[in-house]
Amino acid sequence: MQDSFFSTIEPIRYGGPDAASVLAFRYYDKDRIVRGKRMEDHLRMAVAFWHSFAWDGTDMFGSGTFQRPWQGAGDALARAKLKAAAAFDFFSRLGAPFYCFHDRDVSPEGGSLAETNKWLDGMADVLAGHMQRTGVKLLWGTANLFSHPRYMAGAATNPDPEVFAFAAAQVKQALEVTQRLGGENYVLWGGREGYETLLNTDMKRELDQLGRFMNLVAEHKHKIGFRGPLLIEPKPREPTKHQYDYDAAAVDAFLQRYGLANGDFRLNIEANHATLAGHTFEHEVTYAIAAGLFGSIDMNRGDTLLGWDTDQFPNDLGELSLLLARILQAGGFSTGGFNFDAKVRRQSFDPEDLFHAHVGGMDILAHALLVADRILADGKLPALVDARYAGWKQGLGREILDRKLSLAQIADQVTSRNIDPKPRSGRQEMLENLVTRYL
Ligand code: XUL
Ligand code: CO
Repeated sequence: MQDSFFSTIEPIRYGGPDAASVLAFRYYDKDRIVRGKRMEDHLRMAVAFWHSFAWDGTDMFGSGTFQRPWQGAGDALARAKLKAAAAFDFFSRLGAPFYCFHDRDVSPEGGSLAETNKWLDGMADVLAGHMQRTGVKLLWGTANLFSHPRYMAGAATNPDPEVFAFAAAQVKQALEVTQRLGGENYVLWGGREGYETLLNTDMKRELDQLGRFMNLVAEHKHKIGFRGPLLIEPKPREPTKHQYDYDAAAVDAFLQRYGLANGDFRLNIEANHATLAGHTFEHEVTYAIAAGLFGSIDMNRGDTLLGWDTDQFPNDLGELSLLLARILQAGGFSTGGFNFDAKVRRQSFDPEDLFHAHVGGMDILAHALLVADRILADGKLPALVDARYAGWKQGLGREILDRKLSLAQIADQVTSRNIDPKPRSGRQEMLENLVTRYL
């Protein structure tokens, strides 16, 4: 085995906005204190194993284009070990504090579940060794319940209870391995939990199955003492036509219906999933915060002209600055972070492109953090929103919210006090101008 697949890449350093090298951070200065906290601790950025180390560039129109020398030689387990070594070499040269994985990204499927689990246990030891050596931590683990043909009609929502059972066994193992590796969260994305056609689908039954599945996972989390939250990742469609975890609001309702709204579950919001659901990314994060369900973020972006989950690296400073301001206002991440669930384009086949992509992604988030700090330090934007709702803090508004008035009493007040509300401008353009000035 060669020493490094990335030997031509020096560890990425902070070089300031005018850095000469294209592979330097211009804004991400991990120890810089922003609002009393190190940048690294604010952003908690993670590399995703699957897009960057497992995917070879295959898409539905063509085969793999990527040079991924770690996928080449030996049997499946030898390749898994080589891939892990390459990934940790990448994480540490990049300076990413966290990574994330699916069980099948890091360890192959064996001839039986027992063999598969034994291999995953062995690979967990390999990962633990790399984590100890490099200091890179696990933001979250998850189980791949969508690639194998057994899951073509869903995992928990499958018409066949044996598939449900297989998925349950797989999640049990993935959750335990995540715990063993000190993972700070466990993610459940409903890979194929949805339907292709209602002609063959009993929706009520499938939702009940999914509710049962999530209850079982929560029970096991408590049984083994896994401390992190379970994060459900909403997505409206793709690969299925409709997925039950459509968006943050749909998952919120699901958690309430199935007795799961008790703090065990939060949301992992993904930018491109938000736009597939017809929302902005900011909307989904804002909803999650408002519902007390904000957990973590899968950072990427879609393409307005391509209607699918393109999972591109983020690059919109304006959007991300407002997002960071919202997250900071809500107190920041606790166990969550920014995971780059993002992939390089098929023409970016060179391993070096993985660095360009992640350096850019980390830098745009750091830059956005600095802009968000300016937004909050100046305070005009939050103050304007606050002022807009001032009427609810005392007098009539307060009494309504405090349940002091019935509908009839409110109506009486309108007539007796001659209430005649005057329109007030929403000042949208003024606010848009204000935001531009912080960039
Ligand atoms: C798929 C997706 C997944 C989840 C983890 O769109 O985002 O990679 O993040 O299963
Ligand atoms: Co994701």
